[in-house]
Amino acid sequence: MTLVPAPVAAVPGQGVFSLGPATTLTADPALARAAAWLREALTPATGLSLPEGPGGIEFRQVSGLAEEEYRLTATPGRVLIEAATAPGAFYGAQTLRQLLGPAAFRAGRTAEGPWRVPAVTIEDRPRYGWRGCLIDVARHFLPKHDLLRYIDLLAAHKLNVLHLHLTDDQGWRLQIRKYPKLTEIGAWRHESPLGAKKHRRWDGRPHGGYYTQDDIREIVSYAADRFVTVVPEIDLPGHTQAAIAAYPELGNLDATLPVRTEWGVGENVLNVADATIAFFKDVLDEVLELFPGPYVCVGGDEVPKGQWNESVPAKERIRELDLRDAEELQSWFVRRFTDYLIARGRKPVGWDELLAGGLPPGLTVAAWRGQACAAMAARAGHDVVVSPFAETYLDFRQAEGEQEPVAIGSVTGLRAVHGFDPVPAGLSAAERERVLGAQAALWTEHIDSPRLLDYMAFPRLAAFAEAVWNDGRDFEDFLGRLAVHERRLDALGVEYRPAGGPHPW
Ligand code: TNX
Repeated sequence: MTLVPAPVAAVPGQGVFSLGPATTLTADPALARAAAWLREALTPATGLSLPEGPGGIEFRQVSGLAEEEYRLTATPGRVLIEAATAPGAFYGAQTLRQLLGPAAFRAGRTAEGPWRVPAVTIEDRPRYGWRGCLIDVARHFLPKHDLLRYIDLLAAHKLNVLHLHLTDDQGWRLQIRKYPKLTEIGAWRHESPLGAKKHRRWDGRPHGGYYTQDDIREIVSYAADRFVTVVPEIDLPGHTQAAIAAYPELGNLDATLPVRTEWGVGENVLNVADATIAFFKDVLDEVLELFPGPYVCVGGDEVPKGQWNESVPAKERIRELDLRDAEELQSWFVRRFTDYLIARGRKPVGWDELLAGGLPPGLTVAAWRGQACAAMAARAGHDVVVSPFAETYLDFRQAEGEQEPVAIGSVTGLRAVHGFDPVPAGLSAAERERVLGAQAALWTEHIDSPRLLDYMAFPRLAAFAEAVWNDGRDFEDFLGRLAVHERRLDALGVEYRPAGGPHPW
């Protein structure tokens, strides 16, 4: 078996099932979306229309399987995919496409068939419910078309959360009807005074783009059809220079700021005025209309404290609320929004820096600074999504070497990603339950094109998918399957980093 991620169990049978013009497809009503996806995915490559009817590929709803679990039984006579829910059936459909071979991944016909599935019984289910990937569309905008393609790629690897980092110092990428300047001004950065060229510490080149609200509705519904939940992030109160550039009254200075052109943590931060809190509640109102999923991330990472330490209103807040310091002020500020989300039936997510000034109640913690932070959050009784930078940040280089593209951080090789264990050491059974899963991160300071995104994401995202889907820790076995998986990625047109080293850029 060459499946990626590897299934929990696969027992080969005798013979093959062949798909041809007469092969039918049918599904129990609850599983119809998975069957519709399969038909849509296979027809362009195979030319087969897979007419409705029993006796060919069948999706059957059964009880007794877990939420995302499926059982696939291929015999010479038929392919049966059993699941309790549509997501389970969808993962069965994804597995079936992998069994058909790399040509099944193409968007047009290159082969006449026959399209064969080896007889097999597969039992499969994920280890974690949160199998995510963060894409930073703020530092470099990812056009809608390319984001939709990534949703397909996530789903092909049985990942189910897209954490969309929509706002940062260097760009605001979401249309907000009430505050049009967020995108009119905040979505565009101009040439840097340091020069219009790509550099390790800044991007001097003009850059911009944003999603309209219709774009977002389209993205969210495309993702939902593939059982991917989009978690929007509006990063507060740091990483907000683009918003302050659009509405200077949100900041602490009298000056008008540009959208930031340098990378790294800037000194600008939102002020703590009631009007600023009201502004971002308005923003969240529109976010909630657009993103129906349970989770909304309000950031809380890397908040610079200098301006607050100097600002009279911030010092007044600290005194009036009887807070210890600016760390507690940060947690107080973020809590204005986490409480707001909880009151509207949503689940707030925030970065682990919020540990310093106290985690807002009900916060799901996105732990990026290492498993010790994740463990602290779990021990404090919070749900945690782990994303330790050393193992899951795919913006880090894949290898040493002059030819690797400029990147953030150190080296995170394929083996490290594959061997990553989402559960921090030393947790009790109850604390382990708090670990919802993990997410990889594609921060894009240096990832300025979809081609480079492919290069940084793959094959590491396939290794990550395996780490979060199953317990398999056999890297050599993964490498063997990866050789076949790369043919699938080739068929999809994914420009992954080849095992032998970088492409000659
Ligand atoms: C830290 S992880 C950040 C991002 C950067 C990233 C680069 C986190 C919450 N903040 O703003 O893009 O490092 O790897």
